[in-house]
Amino acid sequence: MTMNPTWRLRARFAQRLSDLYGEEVPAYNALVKVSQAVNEKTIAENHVDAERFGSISRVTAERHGAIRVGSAIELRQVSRVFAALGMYPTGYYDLRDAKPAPIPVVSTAFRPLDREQLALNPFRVFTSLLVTDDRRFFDVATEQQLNDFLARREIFPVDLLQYAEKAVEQEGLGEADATRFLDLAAAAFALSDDPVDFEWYQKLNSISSVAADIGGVSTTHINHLTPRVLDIDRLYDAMEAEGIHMIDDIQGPPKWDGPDVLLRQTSFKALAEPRAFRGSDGKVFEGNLRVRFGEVEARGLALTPRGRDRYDDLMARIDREGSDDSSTERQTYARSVWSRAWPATERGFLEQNLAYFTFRVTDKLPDEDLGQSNSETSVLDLIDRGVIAADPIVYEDFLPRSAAGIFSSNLTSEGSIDQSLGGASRGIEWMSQIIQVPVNVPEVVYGREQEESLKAVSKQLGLQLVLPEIADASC
Ligand code: OOG
Ligand code: NI
Repeated sequence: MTMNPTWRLRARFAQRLSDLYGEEVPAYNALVKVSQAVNEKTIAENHVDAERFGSISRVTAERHGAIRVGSAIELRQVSRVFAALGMYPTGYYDLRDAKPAPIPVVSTAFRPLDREQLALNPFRVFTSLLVTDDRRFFDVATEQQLNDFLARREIFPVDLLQYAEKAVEQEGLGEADATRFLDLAAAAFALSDDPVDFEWYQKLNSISSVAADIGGVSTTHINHLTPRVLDIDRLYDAMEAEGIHMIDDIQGPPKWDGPDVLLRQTSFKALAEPRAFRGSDGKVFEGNLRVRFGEVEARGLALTPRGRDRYDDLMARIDREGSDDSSTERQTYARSVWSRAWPATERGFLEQNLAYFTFRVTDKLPDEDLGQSNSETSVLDLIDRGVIAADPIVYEDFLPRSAAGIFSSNLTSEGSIDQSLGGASRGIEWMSQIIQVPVNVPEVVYGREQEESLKAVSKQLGLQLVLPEIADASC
């Protein structure tokens, strides 16, 4: 019996979704085609540096998807499906106070954690849970109606969950089981043709389009599938040239000449797709809904908490002080603030403890003593002498501000919320309890990887290597 190890199930699942999405959302195929052309061009022009944040083979296969669920039980169930694919909850994002528009969800992303697993296939899924008891969005009666509606549906069938448990236990599935499991899993993520209750959908839509998309229909669905590009500015222009209109901005850090950090994303709006509705008289009629859109992303350095604080401060400042009238003015302002705030090189990011790196011994033989095994040796010093090389750790997670921007660009109604009412309390611990496994903190994952690599290199060279010390006052 051929065994499909966990990573192969993940790769096959990502491919299934990509095929499904491409069939149903043709603009996605255009996005993938343009992304690949951009990646090839970028590598041809600048082949050493272009692959610094990911090999072309990984980046070509790389996708993230997004789904939205309605209840704690649904979140727990989908987390078992993801566990079967070697994807674990990482990062906690609360979008309820987000700008430009509050969204009634809290989210995490399911993704592989280890470097080797990410290299085999980096598929991840941004997963949002509706907060039905947040009074700013839903009054008591609506909450009750929502909870009743959600309790009646079953979006992850029992046999799917059984295959998932088997896959977790065996760390993979034999071919017959794998096929069945992937069929069921892909079906659970596909858009359903069940008629949508028109009145109920409209009621929720007037509060929040996202609430309607989650609690107004009988299933969940992948709402976008995002390829990765090596040069997102070039992609943006190429898509416009293909006649596919992108949203005004690239979300996240501005374009600049220094190292890319975190995540930059842009999207095209959801297209109207025909959908069956059921009216209050029970009759089915055809209408349309805009629920599936396209997005693309570029990834850069994973920032340390110190780097992340700086990023958050800068973005808040750009939001506050950048132009509201013109996207070009806002971008120019962002770029000038940005360039003054960061070092221009990766070395600078390492020196100031702003980003995470792994280390390796080069083949350059040292011409003199490296240091004493019983005293500390600066890793930076050995990098400067060419004995050690530092490779950036790429950011594998998401950004709440950008996520909110992506959500908002696809809202079909303004929505209504009452800020004077209390929000329901949520947090990473709460989410860990719901999922029944701890939600990983991205910085802990990156920090561990950096530390392990420093230890390995220290051992190899017989030295005690240390990272640059940062005095707190210089923050
Ligand atoms: C998720 C939006 C967030 C991203 O890449 O930041 C996201 C959604 O629309 O459900 O996917
Ligand atoms: Ni996305």
